[in-house]
Amino acid sequence: MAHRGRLNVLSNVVRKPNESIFNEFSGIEPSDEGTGDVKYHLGMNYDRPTPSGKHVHLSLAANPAHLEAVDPVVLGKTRALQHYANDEKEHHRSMALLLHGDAAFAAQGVVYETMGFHDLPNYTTGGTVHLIVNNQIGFTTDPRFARSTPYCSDVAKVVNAPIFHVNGDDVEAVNFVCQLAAEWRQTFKKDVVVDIARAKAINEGQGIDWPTAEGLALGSLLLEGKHVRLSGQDVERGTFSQRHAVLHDQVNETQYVPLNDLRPYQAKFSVCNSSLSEFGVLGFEYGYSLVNPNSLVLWEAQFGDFINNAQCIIDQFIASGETKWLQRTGLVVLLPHGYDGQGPEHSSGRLERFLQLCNDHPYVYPPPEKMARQHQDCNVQIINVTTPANYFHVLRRQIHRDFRKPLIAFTSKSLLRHPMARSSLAEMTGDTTFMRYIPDPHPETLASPEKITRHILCSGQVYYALLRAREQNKMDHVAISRLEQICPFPYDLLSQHIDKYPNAELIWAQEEPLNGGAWTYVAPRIRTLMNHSKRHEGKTAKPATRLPSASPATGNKKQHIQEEHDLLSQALIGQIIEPKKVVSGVPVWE
Ligand SMILES: Cc1ncc(C[n+]2csc(CCOP(=O)(O)OP(=O)(O)O)c2C)c(N)n1
Repeated sequence: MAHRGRLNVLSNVVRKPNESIFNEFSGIEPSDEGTGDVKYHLGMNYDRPTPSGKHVHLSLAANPAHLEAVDPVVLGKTRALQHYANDEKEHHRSMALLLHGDAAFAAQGVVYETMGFHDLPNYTTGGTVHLIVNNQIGFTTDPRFARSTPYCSDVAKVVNAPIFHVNGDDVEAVNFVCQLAAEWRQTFKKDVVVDIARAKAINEGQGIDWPTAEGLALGSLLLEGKHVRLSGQDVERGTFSQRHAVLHDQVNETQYVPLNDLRPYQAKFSVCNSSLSEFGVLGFEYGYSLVNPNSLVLWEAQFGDFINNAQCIIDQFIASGETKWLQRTGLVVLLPHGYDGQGPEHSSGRLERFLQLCNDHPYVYPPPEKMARQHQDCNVQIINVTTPANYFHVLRRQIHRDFRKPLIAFTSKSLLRHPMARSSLAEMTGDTTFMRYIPDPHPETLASPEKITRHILCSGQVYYALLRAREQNKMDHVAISRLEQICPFPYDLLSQHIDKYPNAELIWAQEEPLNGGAWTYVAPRIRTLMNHSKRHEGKTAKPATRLPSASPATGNKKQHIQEEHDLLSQALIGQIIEPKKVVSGVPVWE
C-alpha cells in the first residue's frame, strides 16, 4: 500500500495497538531479531469481527518503501492461500486488496505487470480490489507532469476493469462504492478499481543553501551555452526542499525558473519533475544524453535506494553500453545516499553494486601511461564528495573535457544542512579543479607525521562524523583523508600521500555494512597501492564498518546511533568501546 494512511490502516483496520505504534516511533530498544524496519513498513495479521458476527482474517503485507513493489507479492500470497484452501477455482475464500497512491499507480510499470495476472489461469486470484487514495499529487509533482492519461486509474482499462471515481470527501459515497466494488469482485471474480479522489494536499518543507554550488555549476554551464536538463521525481523543488529550481505563483500559477533568467544569450535549463518511475525515466534520460555531447543531462533518484528499480538500464546501458556498442554518454546519475537513521530504504543507493560494475583492475598498479588515461578507459566514474566546491567542479568536469563518461554521484542528504560542509567561492574560481582525493590538511593540532598511528581513509559524509569525534576526543595521532572519487581509483594521489605517515596503520572507514559500501572495491586496490609504496609494502588496510547485514540499514533509530558510535570507535580507536558520554551527538570515550 501507499505510505500515506498506512499508520491509520495499521491502527484502525488491522487494529495494531496504538501503544506499540508509538513505541516503535520512539525508537527505544532495538528488537532482538533482525535489523528492523521503519514502523510504517511493518505488516500485521488480525482476525477482525464483522457486524454479522463472523470473523475475517486480515493480513497487511509488510512492504518496502519502493511503491507498488509489493503488488505481485500480495497476489502471489493470495493465490497460495487459495491453493491450500482448495479455492483455486472459486476464489471466494481469500482475495487481494491493493491500496495505491495516484502517482505511483499511474507510473510504476509493475502495476501493469500485476494487472496482467488477472486472467492467467495459473496466476489469477479471482480479481483484486484496487483502492487508489488519490490526493492528486505525487509528493510535490502535479498530475499534469505525473501521467499522460486523464485519470490516474486509466491503466486498469487494459483489463477492462470497471473504475469508480468517487469523491473522497463524501464518506457515504465512498462506502457505497467500496461495497459495490466488493460485490463486483465476489460476483464476477474480476479486478475492480475505486479511485477515491480528494482535494490536493501538499507536503512542504524548508530550504537551505548547499545547492548554491549546484546552481553555480549549472548556471555557469548555461552561460557557456551548454544545455542542461535535470529530471527525476520532484527535482524542481528537490526531495529535501533544497533546490527550488522552479518558483510558483500560487495565485495565477505562473512559473519562474531563475536559471533561465541569467542572460539573454544563455542556453536553456530544462528542469522537470518526472512521473513516478525509475526504470522508464532513467532509460529516457540515458537516451536523451546520447544525442548532444555538449549538453549536461542529469537524472536524480528521490532516494538512491529506488535506483534498483532501474537496474536493467544501469547494467545493460550505462555500465556496458560503450564497450558493447561504442555508445558514449556523459549522463549524471544523482543518488541521495547516507546513513542518517532513516531505515532500510532511505539510506543506501547501493554503492557496492555500482563499484562491482567498474572495469578497472584491482591488482595491477597502473603504469604512468595507463594512469594518464584512467578516465578515458573507465566505464563509469563514481564519486561521493564532501564539499560543495567539489560537487560544483565535478558537474562542470563532465562537459569540460573531450570525452564523455557516465558519472554516478552519491550525494549526501545530511551535508545539505551541515555547517561544516561549506565551501568558499575561492574554492570554485581561479585554478581550482575537482579534487579526486583530499588528504588530511594536517592542522597544527595533529602530531607530527611520524607520530600519526592511524590514517583513516573514507568517502562521503562519514568524514564529518569522524572529524568531529577526532576533535572532541582530542586525538592528535589520527589523520583522516577523503576519497572524493572512488572510481577510477586515485592511485596517483594516494601513493604520493600514504608514505607521509610511515608509521600509521591504514584504515578504511565507511557507514555501510561490511558487505556494502566501497570496502570490497577499495580493499584490493589499497593493497595494490600499499605494495607499490615505500613505507607500507606488504601491509593491508583494516575496515571499520557496520556489521555484515542482509538489509542495508536498521529501521531503529537507537540501533542506528549505537552502530554509528561503534563504527567511529572502531575507526578511531581500533576496537569497539562504549562512549563515556555523548556531547552534541559526538561520542566521547575518555
Ligand atoms: C518506487 C519508488 N520511487 C520513489 C519513491 C519515493 N516516494 C515516496 S512517496 C512518493 C510520492 C507518491 O505519490 P502517490 O503515489 O500519489 O501517493 P501519495 O503519497 O500521494 O499518497 C514518492 C515518489 C518510492 N517510495 N518508491
